[in-house]
Amino acid sequence: MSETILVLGASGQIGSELVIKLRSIYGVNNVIASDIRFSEELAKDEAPFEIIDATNKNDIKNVVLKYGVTQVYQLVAMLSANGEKYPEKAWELNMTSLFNVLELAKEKLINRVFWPSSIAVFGPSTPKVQTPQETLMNPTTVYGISKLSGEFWCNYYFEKYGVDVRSLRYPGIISWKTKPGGGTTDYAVDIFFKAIEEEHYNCFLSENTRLPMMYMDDAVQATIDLMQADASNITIRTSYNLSAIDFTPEELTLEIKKIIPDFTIEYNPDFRQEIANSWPQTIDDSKAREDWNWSYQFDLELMVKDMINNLQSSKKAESSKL
Ligand code: AKB
Repeated sequence: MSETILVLGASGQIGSELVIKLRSIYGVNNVIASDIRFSEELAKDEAPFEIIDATNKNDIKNVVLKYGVTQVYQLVAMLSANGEKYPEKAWELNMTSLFNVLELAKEKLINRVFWPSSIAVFGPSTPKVQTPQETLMNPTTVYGISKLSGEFWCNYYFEKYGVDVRSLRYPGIISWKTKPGGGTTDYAVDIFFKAIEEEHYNCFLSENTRLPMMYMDDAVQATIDLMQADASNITIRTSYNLSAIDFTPEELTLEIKKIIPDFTIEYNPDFRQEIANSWPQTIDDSKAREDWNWSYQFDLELMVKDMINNLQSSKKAESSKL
């Protein structure tokens, strides 16, 4: 069946790559990118791009009606570290943008919704190793609270109104095209940019902080696989645990040094250390594997090679333009 897809928050880290992949599957004109910030890249060659404030339901509704949108990927959110700086704003943004889309689905204007949750739904009392799908959850960040509440709202809209909403608990996501902003796992992206530019990184987490992570290609694939899965296979309507790799800053450094031997790192943990300490180290994603055949492609070594290759090539391309 042909779909017309709207991606809210398309200029962000996940959105910018998800839109490109979705356009390769569904056709450029069937995937409308939108964000509060314009993206030249996503609007290139007259590809559809709309400025939308996702906290304004009418903004979203007008675009849904204009294009006959059937599915919405709602990626707008303030992440964990920024959420601690602006708690009220984070709550307002994260919840209102979700409700607006759930309501449009309840009104039958769209028939499927994707909404990302996060490992931030877990907290200090959650088992840290192979964290189960169903377990004790006591998030300590505004972001985590908004994601856990959002998960239950998704389930509520599914149970009460039959809204086909699907969700993943993303781990930290690593990519080279668009940087993340305001998260606790951002170090695992920043480290690569600094390794290429300065061969040195000042890390805001301690050397032995283990966190679950995933390469962007895998995250995009998981998202699309979940959205394309037959509804009868989706047994979880809160959000699926999703897992790929896990490492500490020290382990990541050793892997980077295999390619950039002069790379050095220093550790100066800040307020984000406490957030990281409250999160799991590894995740049990067996439900995602069982229900819609999830598996990842990029292990640590492959991910590091691909990141460095791509960043080195784009640096060369930039300097040849000068
Ligand atoms: C963050 O660090 O806040 C995000 C996340 C794990 O959801 N990357």
